[in-house]
Amino acid sequence: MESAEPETAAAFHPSEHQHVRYNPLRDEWVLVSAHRMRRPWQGQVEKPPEENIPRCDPGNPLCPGAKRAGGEVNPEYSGTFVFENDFPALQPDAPEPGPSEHPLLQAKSAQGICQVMCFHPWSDITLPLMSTQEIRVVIDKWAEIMEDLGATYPWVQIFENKGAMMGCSNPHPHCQIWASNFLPNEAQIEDRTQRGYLGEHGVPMLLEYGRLEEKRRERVVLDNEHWLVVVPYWAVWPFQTLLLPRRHVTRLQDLSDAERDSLASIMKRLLCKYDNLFDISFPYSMGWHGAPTGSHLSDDCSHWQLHAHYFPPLLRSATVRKFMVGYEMLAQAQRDLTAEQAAERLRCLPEEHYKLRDLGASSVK
Ligand code: H2U
Ligand code: ZN
Repeated sequence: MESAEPETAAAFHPSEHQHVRYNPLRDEWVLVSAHRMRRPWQGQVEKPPEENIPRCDPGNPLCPGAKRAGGEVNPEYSGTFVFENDFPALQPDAPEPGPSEHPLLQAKSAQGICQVMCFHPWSDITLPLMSTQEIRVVIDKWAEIMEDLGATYPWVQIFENKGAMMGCSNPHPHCQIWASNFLPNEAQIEDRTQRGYLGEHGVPMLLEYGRLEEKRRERVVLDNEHWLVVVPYWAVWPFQTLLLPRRHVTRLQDLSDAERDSLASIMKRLLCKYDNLFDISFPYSMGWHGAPTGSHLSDDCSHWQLHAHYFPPLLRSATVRKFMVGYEMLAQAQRDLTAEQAAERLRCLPEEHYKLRDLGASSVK
């Protein structure tokens, strides 16, 4: 990168001076404008009033016993409940487009399946308020779905949109699963970059990265025996985190019993911290990335390391969100708060959920 030589070279401090950081997983750069953190705040915006969500609402199509848009009635489920999305973005039997007539007008077949997974029968609960045993049930179901749909589909994307700010259309705790007959863009990018890193350095990129962060600790938010949560060095969203297993694991379904238990524990701790940041149910989009499946199950996928991304949109209060617009759309992503500052803020937050603290109750284990 070209830069004009400053007249007097001042010492560089990453928390004070602007710089660009490399994201090796997406092979792209992010502009970190650390000096902007010193500008005066425009005043804290009040947090919105807590939403009053009924625990059971027969009119909510995700509730036990409720009727869905397609006319089907949900069972009186007690743990998790998975159903085929009534408005699927991918269907298994879509006809294939004909051959492309011009390289600038290319289309390929897109087939797949979309499911919705309810985490819990109650609408007024979220993952951080569920017990670790209940979260473990969600993890087991995720692994089972990965295994089932992954038997045929090359990519199975599990993702959770939480909060209206992230486009979530229903307050009932749930995630979605979209399985496709193609590798989506993000999967293709991460496959290429991780393959390249292993070829060049002889170690899986994210295994090495986790070990590096474990040693340096400045971006670590949480860790336990099997997992590590960091604000990645190259984070774009203010409080973005990366959840990594300590062992080399390529797919969610390969996690051991002990790893699943400690995943439930670290997810609960992370999500309580997130909610405690602004004392609200913290919005985010999260999802799992692991080695491709389907016909790739027989390939060497050792360059992959399983991980989950958490992308929360909020910046400095319950209502002030970061928009990826202007420079981000036309040039490249930019952030003000450094990854180290964000990690420090998250690290300092209590792990007892604010709703329990307000009730004076002790933490639910
Ligand atoms: P989101 O809130 O993340 O959009 O997920 C809710 C999903 O539930 C959404 O994809 C599906 C929507 O299509 N849904 C049904 O499949 N049936 C219904 O009766 C309502 C909602
Ligand atoms: Zn990823």
